[in-house]
Amino acid sequence: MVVGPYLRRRQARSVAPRAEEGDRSSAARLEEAVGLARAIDLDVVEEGLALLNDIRPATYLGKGKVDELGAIAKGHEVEIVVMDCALSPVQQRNLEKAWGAKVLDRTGLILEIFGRRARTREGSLQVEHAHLTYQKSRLVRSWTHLERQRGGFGFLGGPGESQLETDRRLIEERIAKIERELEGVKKTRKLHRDSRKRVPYPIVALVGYTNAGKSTLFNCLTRADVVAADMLFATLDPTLRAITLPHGAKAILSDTVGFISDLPTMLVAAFRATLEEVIEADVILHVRDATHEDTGAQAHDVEEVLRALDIDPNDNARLVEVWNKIDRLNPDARAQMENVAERRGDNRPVLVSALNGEGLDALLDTIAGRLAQHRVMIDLVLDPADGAGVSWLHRNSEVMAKDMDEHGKLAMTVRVEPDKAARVKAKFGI
Ligand SMILES: Nc1nc2c(ncn2[C@@H]2O[C@H](COP(=O)(O)OP(=O)(O)O)[C@@H](O)[C@H]2O)c(=O)[nH]1
Ligand SMILES: [Mg+2]
Repeated sequence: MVVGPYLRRRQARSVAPRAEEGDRSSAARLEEAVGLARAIDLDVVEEGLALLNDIRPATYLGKGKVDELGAIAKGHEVEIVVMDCALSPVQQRNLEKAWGAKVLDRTGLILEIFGRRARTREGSLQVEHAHLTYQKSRLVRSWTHLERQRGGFGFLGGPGESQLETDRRLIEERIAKIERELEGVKKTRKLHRDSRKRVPYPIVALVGYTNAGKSTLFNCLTRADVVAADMLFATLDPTLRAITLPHGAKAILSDTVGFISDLPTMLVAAFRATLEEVIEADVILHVRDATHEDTGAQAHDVEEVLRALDIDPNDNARLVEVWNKIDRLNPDARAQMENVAERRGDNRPVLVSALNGEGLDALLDTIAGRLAQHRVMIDLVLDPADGAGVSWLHRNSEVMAKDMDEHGKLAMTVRVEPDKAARVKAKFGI
């Protein structure tokens, strides 16, 4: 069985069943599913909730709904239908046949997102591991009496029992191999982190729920810098980009996979592995849709995940809450929110609109402030003819001030990471 990305940029229709229990409304759940579909570049042409009385073993949905959606799918020439639920292989196949479109269930969709976002070797391995575990569970589940009744026409295009056994064994072998590799990768992880630290810029990571506005904020903050963006990062990965902060310091902004409600258990490890940058980040921006009815519950979930990554959500030096979408508030609601924000003191969130750019200057100032907390200021006097020295400082430090003094010398004030201070001092003999 080939495991890998199996989607291309296509049209999709997203369908969510009525949400089961929990504190999230069906509409919010549908919105999340649409956000997830967009995260893999699907162009969502239709979305809707399918109300269910009971789940049909063969097609999940009832006949009327299957026909109705089939007509819509044909009308829009839809290529992919996302079902925000767990489908059995039989249900998936029957729906694909009925609709003439590929059907992706929730786990499949999330796996696709993680597959695209995994940046590290460990991340890719974890995603592949999750994918194989998913496949394996489907092989087991497809071998039901239902399959047999249908003449053994199974998930793999008609395998007999021995074929299923072979596939199962192959998958198990591959899983075992990945587990061994993962052990090795984990051991060298620390080494990687150490070399990563040599990237000359601090890392600022965006975290938050799906649809909170991370990607919009990411684009907004990096747009002005597209040309200036460090080419290495610009080409390496579309979710890592350099930004310039006030005073000219550079940082790398990292967009992440959003937090997902009811993450299937088998995906938890893969999800964590896609969050490597967050663990390493110097500053973490927790982006919240401040206008969302579930904003409190969402923030709570995000904090839980951060804790699971050994990040203290109350570490104000490192974490900044960004309350997004304030453009949607009326003046009263906004004033009230500003009040609440003000009262949080040190832990004050920054209110922004990633859509219209409001508050972004304040956000950049806050980021620069957090990054500067542990940095050292150094005053230097240079010969104005020392062009190489001046450009070295521009490359290796933040130049806070540069003036000609009364003796015709160049007085510079620079700010550096503590571990670089000695190097700067040695180089300029102070
Ligand atoms: N009104 C408003 N909508 C926003 C804002 N930021 C993002 N959005 C919308 O929220 C949706 C999700 O945004 P996205 O950046 O994809 O969220 P992500 O899942 O966190 O990356 C999109 O439809 C955005 O246009 C904002 O500041 N105001
Ligand atoms: Mg996004």
